[in-house]
Amino acid sequence: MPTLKVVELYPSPWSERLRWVLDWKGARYERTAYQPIAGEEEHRRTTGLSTAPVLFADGAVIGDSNAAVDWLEDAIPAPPLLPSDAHRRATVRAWEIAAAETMAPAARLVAIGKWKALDLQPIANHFATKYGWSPDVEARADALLRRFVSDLARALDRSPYLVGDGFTRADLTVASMLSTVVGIPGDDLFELDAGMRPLFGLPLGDEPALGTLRPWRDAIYRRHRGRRVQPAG
Ligand SMILES: N[C@@H](CCC(=O)N[C@@H](CS)C(=O)NCC(=O)O)C(=O)O
Repeated sequence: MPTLKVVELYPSPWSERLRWVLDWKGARYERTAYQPIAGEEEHRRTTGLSTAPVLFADGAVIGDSNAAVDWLEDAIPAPPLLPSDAHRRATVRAWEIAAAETMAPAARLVAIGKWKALDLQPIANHFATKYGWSPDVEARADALLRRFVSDLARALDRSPYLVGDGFTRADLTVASMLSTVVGIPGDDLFELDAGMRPLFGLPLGDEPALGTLRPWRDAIYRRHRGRRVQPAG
């Protein structure tokens, strides 16, 4: 196995998704912190990417969380996180793309509006520029997000797993990305400075109709995270 290194933004759901896959596969890996704003230019020069996480194998850039989790599934097939059945596998990928490429970015746009209202600078303006925030963009993201999480909350009533009858990357990815809507898991599951916690989650996450989201996410963490999440030592 090559030497693996992750450049991470510790509390970010995309970094958490990649760490979870690495931990589930029993991989050993080094961790380095990505510094938003100050470290961005250097990060882009060395990785070709402007976001975290980035996975390196023997110094070579594997990619962002999407590329990295696929690379890990090929490099370390057992225990599997993707079903072998083609239809189920495509369904896992559809959930992943919906959560990582639409739900969480939409929730981030709504959060940026909240940070701007609170004047949490320089992070609010940095993220607003980088992710194309405007009041109209936020309103469209909010409407799409509400429709998606409402269906998700209802789907979770039926089964503890999103695809088939076992844990897959769909559960892992949706559970990671839900921190943008219902907040980071509690301190028993995910260590985080109390001051950082209000940056995650939206008032939407506390609406009664979405009441299944947090308990489902926490149960998936308890059953399948395998460890308490902690910053690099
Ligand atoms: N497609 C990427 C998305 C990752 C992403 O959006 N990362 C954000 C998390 S907020 C980031 O690094 N933001 C820091 C910044 O923009 O400076 C992936 O799957 O890894």
